[in-house]
Amino acid sequence: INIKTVGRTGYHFQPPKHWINDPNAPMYFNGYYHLFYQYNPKGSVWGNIVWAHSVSKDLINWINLEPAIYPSKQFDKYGTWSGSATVLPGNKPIILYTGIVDANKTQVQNYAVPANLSDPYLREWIKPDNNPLIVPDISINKTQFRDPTTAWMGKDGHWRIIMGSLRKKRGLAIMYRSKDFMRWIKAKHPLHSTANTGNWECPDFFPVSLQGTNGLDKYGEDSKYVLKNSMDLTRFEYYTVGTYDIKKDRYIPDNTSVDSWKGLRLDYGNFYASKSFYDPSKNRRVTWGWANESDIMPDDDIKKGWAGIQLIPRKLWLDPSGKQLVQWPVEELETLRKQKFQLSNKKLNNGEMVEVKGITPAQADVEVTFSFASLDKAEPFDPNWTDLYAQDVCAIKGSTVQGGLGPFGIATLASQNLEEYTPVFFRVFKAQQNYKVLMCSDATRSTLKYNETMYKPSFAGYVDVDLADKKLSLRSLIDNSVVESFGAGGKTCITSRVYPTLAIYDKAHLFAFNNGTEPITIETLDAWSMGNAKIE
Ligand code: DQQ
Repeated sequence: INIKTVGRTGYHFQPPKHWINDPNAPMYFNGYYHLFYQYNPKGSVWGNIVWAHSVSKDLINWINLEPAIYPSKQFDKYGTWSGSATVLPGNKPIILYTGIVDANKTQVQNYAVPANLSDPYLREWIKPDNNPLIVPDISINKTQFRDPTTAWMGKDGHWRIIMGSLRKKRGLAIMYRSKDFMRWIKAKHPLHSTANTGNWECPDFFPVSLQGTNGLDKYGEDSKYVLKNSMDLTRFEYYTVGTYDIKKDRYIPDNTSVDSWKGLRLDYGNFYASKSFYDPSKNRRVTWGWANESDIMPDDDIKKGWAGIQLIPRKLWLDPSGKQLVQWPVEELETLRKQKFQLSNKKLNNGEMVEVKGITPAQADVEVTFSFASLDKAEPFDPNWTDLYAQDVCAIKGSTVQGGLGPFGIATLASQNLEEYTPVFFRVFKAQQNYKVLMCSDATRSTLKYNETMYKPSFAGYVDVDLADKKLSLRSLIDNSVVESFGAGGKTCITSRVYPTLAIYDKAHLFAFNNGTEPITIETLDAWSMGNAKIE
């Protein structure tokens, strides 16, 4: 095994080497998508952060350019941290980002603009001398004051942005307003805040349409809103769905949304610092998340020479229930699909498996719909297994512990004799009033490497799905060291980073399985080999 190349992804974005984290300022401009991201040009651990820059016509194949923003001035000498782009009227992009100004990590907000608007790649960015635009006032915790969002315009014609912050243990989305994008005034109240949630990083605030899957760009009254925060304390992302009182400039989560780190997550696995943007070319909202390495043995990233990947951009929209978001890989990903395997109407009794053959299981896209004749065998649900403990339930009731209705699903990145595998599966429980569907992506058996000490979480979340048609669907994007899964059409998403030692390249296998007493039928299973994304 070549330690430098094993695990590198074929179609998930990675630069040739070194450390990456948060996606920054995603935007569509004159026919190109721009991806900026936090990058260490000197090594494979976090540090020396600059804004690396890549452009693409399709969100999948990329052209890497020179870093766009890097520490060079008084106002960002100690770091150029995360931020967002806004396309101003007249089709003029502007970036807001956090500058670190001293060794104590004092944070200010700066702007940068393209040097040459007629360069289709917008290669060069200028940081004018009237920076910084925003410095923390005395009421603000100046080392927890960062990650400005895309700006939106209110009815009064003034721009608004929010930034993540912390006061005592309360997470805050501090709001600023501006008439001209240059002079910013702090709003008296944050857009929203929640006690005991710790610092909010990379907030994202956007409208979602009440109907259909199109995205919205305008911040009006006749839509729902989503506030997403990356919580420093748990390293997960949480969101609520709510309303935006544009008169008071306050966001109010609906009573169906739990407003804390007990709430809904964009992804129940390794997915952080995500940022969305409105894509006018396809009328959709797209979000993008980063996955770090979970290979946490000391020095591993240094030996590999790389760390971190960007996940596949996801289209997102409001579920018809109005209670949650739905996410789905952007359709452009399908252009990388190659050889196909197909199976339908295949019954799996308790303990049975079927192998997916003739494709490359280490780098694949698989879509499967399972059905079952009855819900009677669903195991009883313990009311203590709240959303917060889904991961623990998955850890106890893994993919091999026999159940009633489930566990059934797929075993990804599996070695021939199942010494290694990462199962993604469902288990259905019967609660007092309803059924609870648990979805797991379990890394416990993913690798033989450092068996005892590695971080191998049993990521899990519940799927709020109507089982009336007695069907459950699953899509997984498998890419060497990542398994990115979408349950029930994208209602629950889970990403795992895994490091098989046997199940690599052409030694990897893919199976569908059932370990519950209720027989399961694979209605359809479509799996494709995935080609490599072109990264020039
Ligand atoms: N990463 C950036 C910060 C942000 C954090 C620094 C989130 O701006 O809060 O690299 O991962």
